[in-house]
Amino acid sequence: MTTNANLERVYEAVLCGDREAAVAATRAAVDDRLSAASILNQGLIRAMDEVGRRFENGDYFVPEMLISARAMQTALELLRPLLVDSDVKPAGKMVVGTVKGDLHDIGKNLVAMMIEGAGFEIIDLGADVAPEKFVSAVRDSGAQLVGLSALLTTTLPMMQRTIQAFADAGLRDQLKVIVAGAPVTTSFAAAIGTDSFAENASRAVTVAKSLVA
Ligand code: B1M
Repeated sequence: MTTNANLERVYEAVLCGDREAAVAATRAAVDDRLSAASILNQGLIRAMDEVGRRFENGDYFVPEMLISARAMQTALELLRPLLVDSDVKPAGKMVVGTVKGDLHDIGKNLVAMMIEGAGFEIIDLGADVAPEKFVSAVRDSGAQLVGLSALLTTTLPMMQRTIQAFADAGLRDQLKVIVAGAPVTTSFAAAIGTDSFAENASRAVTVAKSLVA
C-alpha cells in the first residue's frame, strides 16, 4: 500500500463514519511511518472539512456529521501521543461549554468534535457551566476562543452574564466569544456583545478558523 493510499483510507473512513476502519487506516499510516501531521491534516482534517461541506450542501445531516466526528475522534486518540511528541501546534485553543442552568449538550458536543476535527485543541467544560468556571478555564489554558451554547430561552441571559464575567476578570479583550444554540439569533448575539454567532456545527468551524486567522 502506498503512502497516499493510506491517507486516502483514513479520509474515506472518516467521511463514511466508519470508526473501526478509521482506526485501522490510521494505524496502518503510522506503521508506514507517515508523519502524525500529515495523517492529521491530509486524512482527518481534510475529511472533516468535506463533512462540513456536505452538511452545508444538504447532503449530510446531523446524524452523519455525528458518526463522522466520532470516527475522527477515535482515530485522533491513536494519533494524540504522536502529535504531542512531534510538537504539532493546534490551530487554536478553544474553551466550550453549555451555560449554567442548561443541561443540553448534544449540539455542543458535536460542535466541539467538529472544531477539534479542524485541528483545534478543545477544552470541553461540559454542561451547566458557571461563569466563574469559564473564566478559570480560559485563565488556566490561555485559550483565545470561547464557545457558549444554550438551548433554553431561560438560559440565554446566562450567556451575557458569562461574557460580563470575562470582562470583570480583565479577559474580554484577549478573547473571541462565539455563542450558539437553537434559541440564539444573530441580533441577540450582537446585542450581548459577542464576536460571532454560528447557527450550526459546520458554520462554527468556519467562524472559529476566521476568528483565529
Ligand atoms: Co430539552 N428542550 N429540555 N431536553 N430538548 C428543547 C431545547 C425544547 C426546544 C423542546 C421543546 O419544548 N420543543 C425546549 C426549550 C424551549 C425553550 O426554551 N423555548 C426544551 C425544554 C423545555 C427542556 C426542559 C425544561 C424540559 C423539562 O424538564 N420540563 C429540560 C431542561 C433541562 C435543563 O437544561 N435544565 C429539558 C431537558 C432535556 C433532556 C435532558 C431530556 C434532553 C437533553 C439531553 C442532552 O443534551 N444531553 C433534551 C433534548 C434532547 C431536547 C431536544 C429534543 C433536542 C436538543 C438536541 O440535542 N438537538 C430539544 C428540542 C429540539 O431542539 N428539537 C429540546 C440536536 C442538536 C444537534 O441540535 O442542540 O440545536 P442543537 O445544536 C445545533 C445548533 O443549535 C448549533 O449547532 C448544533 C449542531 O448543528 N449549536 C452550536 C449548538 N450549540 C452550539 C455551540 C456553538 C456553535 C453552534 O459554538 C459554541
